[in-house]
Amino acid sequence: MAKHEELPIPIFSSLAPVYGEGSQCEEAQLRFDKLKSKFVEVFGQPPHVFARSPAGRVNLIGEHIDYEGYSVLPMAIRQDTIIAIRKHDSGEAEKSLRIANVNAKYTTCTYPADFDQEIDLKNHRWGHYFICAYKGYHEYAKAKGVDVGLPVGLDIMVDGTVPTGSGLSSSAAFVCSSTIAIMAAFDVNFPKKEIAQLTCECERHIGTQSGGMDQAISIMAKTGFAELIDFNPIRATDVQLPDGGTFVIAHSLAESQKAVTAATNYNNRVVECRLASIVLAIELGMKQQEAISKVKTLSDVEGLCVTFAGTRGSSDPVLAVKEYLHEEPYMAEDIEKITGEKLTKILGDNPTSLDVLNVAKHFKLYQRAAHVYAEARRVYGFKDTVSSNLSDEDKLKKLGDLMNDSHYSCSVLYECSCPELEELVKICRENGALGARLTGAGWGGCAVALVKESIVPQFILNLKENFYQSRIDKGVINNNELGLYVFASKPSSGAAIFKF
Ligand code: NG1
Ligand code: MG
Repeated sequence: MAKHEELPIPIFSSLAPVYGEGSQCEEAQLRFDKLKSKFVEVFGQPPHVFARSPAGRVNLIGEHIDYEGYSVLPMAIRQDTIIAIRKHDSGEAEKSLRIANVNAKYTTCTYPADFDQEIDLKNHRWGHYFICAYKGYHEYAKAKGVDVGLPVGLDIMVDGTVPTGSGLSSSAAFVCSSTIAIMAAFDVNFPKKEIAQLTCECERHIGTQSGGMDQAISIMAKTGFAELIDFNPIRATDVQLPDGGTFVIAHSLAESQKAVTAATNYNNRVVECRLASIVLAIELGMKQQEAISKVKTLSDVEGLCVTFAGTRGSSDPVLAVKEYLHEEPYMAEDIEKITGEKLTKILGDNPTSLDVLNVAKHFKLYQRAAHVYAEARRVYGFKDTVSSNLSDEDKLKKLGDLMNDSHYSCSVLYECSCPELEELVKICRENGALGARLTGAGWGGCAVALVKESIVPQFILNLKENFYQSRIDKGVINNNELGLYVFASKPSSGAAIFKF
């Protein structure tokens, strides 16, 4: 049997394979019907095909390590994005991409079908994410030798649910569903692992040096399983979570504006890790120029760390970090002395890295590397716990502990938490969560808590009382929207195409 990641995106002629037979399927049918009639209302013709992908994921453990080449362990959430699309005939006069949304908050965006300039990042529009996918698809198809033909118009209507800036990766999910919709419109399909890779590269058009976890889970998720995602090459392994536990996802109501804060937050950490890996490689004995040209990520130097630590009877690269990096933040000059090269030269291949250098005061190489290596091990600890012989009860307790350790590390070493997330995580633990942590990039967005299934309704009520009520009183959110911001989710399925 072909491996999961080698298969193309499934194409279905009914909703049941994705939504089951029950009330969930009936609800989905209503959404598809509404999407179709709205499409006809706006564009005057019905769509040809629909694409869906989970509207986000929750990363259970393994934060800020995907871009360092380490495996992560997310699951898809049940909310999804559906996109209806129609490809114009080549004879039709209209040659633009018209991107509409069933939610009136998002006004229709129009781009030329032969759009080939860089995306205008200074003027952010929601349609830019579709354009990322459009550009990414064309680049990839051309490279594969697929005939993409002359530019033709596309009509697109989007129906999605996850709040933006939530750390549930609404952006990547939207890029994935857009890519699949475009592929479906052009009647092209690729193996899932290739789509995961190409959609990851897509997001770079919007200025984030994304690691690839979100795209991989969006494409490869399976109902009932979390997935261990490995990179280089991308691979997904099913992880069946123990019975009796549920993941509750809760929004801190601090919106993480990743596109706007990239240079000081997300991309800054990517740069710090890159510099940490080069410095570590040199300290471990690699030649300066070799380290600069060959070492890109902390996983690239793990082998060297192991050799070193092995002589001391351990293979833990955290020990090498302790021995060879110092806790005081490094100044640019310090790193230039070690590497014998200007930072602008080392990082010159990437304009967003240069943006980071322009605003960074110093670089916390020790803390970032210590987080990445320890977090990478926690992911395997999580996976090993799940497949161990422990009772479900003991498994859940151990998973909770690992989640708590992960949060501490994100907060103290990686410094990607914020006061609202700290408050929320604390409240989760005080109300019986076995473990709770920030999920996704951080600096706002969501927390995920592991909760015994039997207490979930009470747990959510307690969060409402202790965290959300004061915010409802202040008008930050409405009482009737609460279900969007705090909910339990079982692992859901990945991307699919529907042709009815
Ligand atoms: P979110 O939470 O969507 O901003 C980001 C990255 C992931 C991963 C996490 C941190 C994108 C699209 N996603 O997720 O690849 O690095 O942060 O673990 O950039
Ligand atoms: Mg995102």
